[in-house]
Amino acid sequence: MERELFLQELRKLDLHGKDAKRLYNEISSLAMKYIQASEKAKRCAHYLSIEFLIGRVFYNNLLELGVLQEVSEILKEKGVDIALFEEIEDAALGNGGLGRLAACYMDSGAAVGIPLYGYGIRYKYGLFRQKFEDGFQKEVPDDWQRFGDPWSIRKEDEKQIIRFADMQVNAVPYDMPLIGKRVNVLRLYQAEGSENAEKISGVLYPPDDTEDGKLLRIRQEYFLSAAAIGDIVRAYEKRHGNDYKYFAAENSIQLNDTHPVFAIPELIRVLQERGQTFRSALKIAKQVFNYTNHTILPEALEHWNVRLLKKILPEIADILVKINTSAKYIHKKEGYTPQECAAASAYVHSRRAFSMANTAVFIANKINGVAEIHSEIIKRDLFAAEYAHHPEKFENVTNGVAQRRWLELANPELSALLDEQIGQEWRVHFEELNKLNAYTATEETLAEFIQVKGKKKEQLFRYIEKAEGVKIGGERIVYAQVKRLHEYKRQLMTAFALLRLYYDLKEGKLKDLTPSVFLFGAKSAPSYFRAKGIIKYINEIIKLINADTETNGRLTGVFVTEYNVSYAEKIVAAADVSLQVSTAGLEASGTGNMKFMMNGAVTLGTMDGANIEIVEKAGKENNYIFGAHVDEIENLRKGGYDPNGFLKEHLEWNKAVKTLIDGTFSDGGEGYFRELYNSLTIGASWHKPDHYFIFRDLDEYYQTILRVNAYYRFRADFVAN
Ligand code: 26Q
Repeated sequence: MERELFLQELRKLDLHGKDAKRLYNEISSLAMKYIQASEKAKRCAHYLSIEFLIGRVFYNNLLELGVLQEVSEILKEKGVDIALFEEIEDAALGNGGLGRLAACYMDSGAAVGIPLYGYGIRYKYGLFRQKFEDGFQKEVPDDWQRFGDPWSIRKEDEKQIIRFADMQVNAVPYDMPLIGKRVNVLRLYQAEGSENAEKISGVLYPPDDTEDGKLLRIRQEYFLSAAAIGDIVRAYEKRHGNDYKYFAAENSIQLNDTHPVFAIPELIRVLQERGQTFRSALKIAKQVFNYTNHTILPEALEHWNVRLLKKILPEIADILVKINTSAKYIHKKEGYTPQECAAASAYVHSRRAFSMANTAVFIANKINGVAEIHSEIIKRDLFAAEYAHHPEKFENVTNGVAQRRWLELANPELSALLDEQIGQEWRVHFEELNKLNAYTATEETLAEFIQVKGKKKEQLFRYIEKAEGVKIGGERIVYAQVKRLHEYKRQLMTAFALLRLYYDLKEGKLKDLTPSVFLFGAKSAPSYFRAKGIIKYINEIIKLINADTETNGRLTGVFVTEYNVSYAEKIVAAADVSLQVSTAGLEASGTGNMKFMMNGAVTLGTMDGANIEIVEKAGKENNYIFGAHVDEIENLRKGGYDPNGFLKEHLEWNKAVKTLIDGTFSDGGEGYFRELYNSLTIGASWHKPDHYFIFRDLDEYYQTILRVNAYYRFRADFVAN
């Protein structure tokens, strides 16, 4: 990029009387003039994902262009604070870890110079914006494009037609540059052509409790898959015409979970259309695709009903049937037992549906879990049959995060300290951080780190006061649990622990608690009743605690509204203690844990997901690990777990848990709290009571919170870790 030219033009820009939106668009467009995508390499990797949670791009792009500092100074001279652009909302085209991982991969590909191309959907509305009304989550549509979208270029001439049995849809690409050593492209497709067509790129995860809802989801997944395949094949044919023998050597396609798995039958369909046989098309597919699994929760494993598929995608349904036949044949030939054949089957008779995960596993060249423990679990349980016969297909690829966004951008103060200590290379080679080991002993460095932490906390507290109206005074230890709201992540367990802290404080049992603040941030899926109940319950607890003048100098709770990437940047930089408390075996990896860690927080968590690797690297003795390990959880699942016995034996916990039903808190008569209580004590749906083993870990959790709290008093020692 011609950096100087851009800066020169920026200096000439007249900012007078222009609001944030206008300036945002003008400055971004100016930068875009100087950004040019790198030439497409012959060998490319393609990342297909239903989510890309890119967050706010303005600061990140200027940072990657290497002009953030200068732009900030030029604006300042003109009387504009660059923080003005915090008004511009995040592009929340994703929901959580899976989508943010996709964004971090794209960022890193560009940063290290790998030709990596992202394919996704340009949703008109991103993940809903969250409001609280009387502590209840309310969803508001997220019209993120109302600020304009100056970082994307509509590529009219590269649009494609996507065909369903009952409709045709235009897929129009919008290209977003990913800036680094290379400039890669994130290509997001918008559906156009009719009102019904537009619905396909309307919202992320439309509700699928009706047949129409399911059909819309299938349309979305196929739309993304077909547009990406069309694009990849077209680019290939420009070089090689209809000779597909180099296709697999030059292209790899990463399936981010099963949502883009229709790309498999679609590639086969397209190759057949070009004259290839099913056999040769299948062979190519088997070399091209790789599949990442992100969850073992049964309810999140996609199955698509064959009748529905036949209705709108008959050819694709036929190809899936053929893939299944081929899988069956090969499995038999390779000596899979009948049980193994059934477990690995792409088609599940009892459901009259295709297992998208099994289809992906059969085709994929490589299959990966996202942390060591998770990769072991999928080999042992979910995909045991395939693993028994094809161990070479399985790999672990522990997740990572982009240190440029999560450290350099989120925490310039700490970045400056790092630069001073170990130089600047850590931006691309994160292992450079190992050099810090040599410094941990110097008191000066630690003192500087403590100072940075203090500053980040101050900034966060100021922001929270403005955004949430909660004042947090004085020196505080900051505990944070910020992530999607889900029962397995056990925000409810933190709620019980927080309530117990409050009761113990009130009763004078906690004489020397270091003043603490508990931060929660989470969105619940709109139709997830229990998750919504948990949000309301936490908000009720917080209301009680914050109103108590006797204790609120020592204990405060905040449930931040509208938790998103930008909020996360502020929170990870400020937190002291990262709460990662999922039931062992259920958090595939977690990535928030890494973001906190690189900003110098300790992990208070269970032996789950990437926590395990984090504490291995950072020292178990320096972190705060508690709770049942995965083998114990598995044994408890087999029998003998007695949550009601726990409540009988532990009256202090019984008191806390009973607040769900004893009238301490109100859920406005909506039945949320009673249902939560029942889920813990009786069980509900197909789940046993306390399905996520909160009562197994609760008391240990509480003791560990107190331990970290007590140890925090020895600040230098605490941070030396
Ligand atoms: C499935 C079926 C039907 C409808 C929706 C879904 C669905 C949607 C989204 C299933 C899963 C998701 C999102 C999953 C997700 O974010 N997983 C997280 O991925 C991270 C990146 O690998 C991991 O770090 C987290 O542990 C994992 O929870």
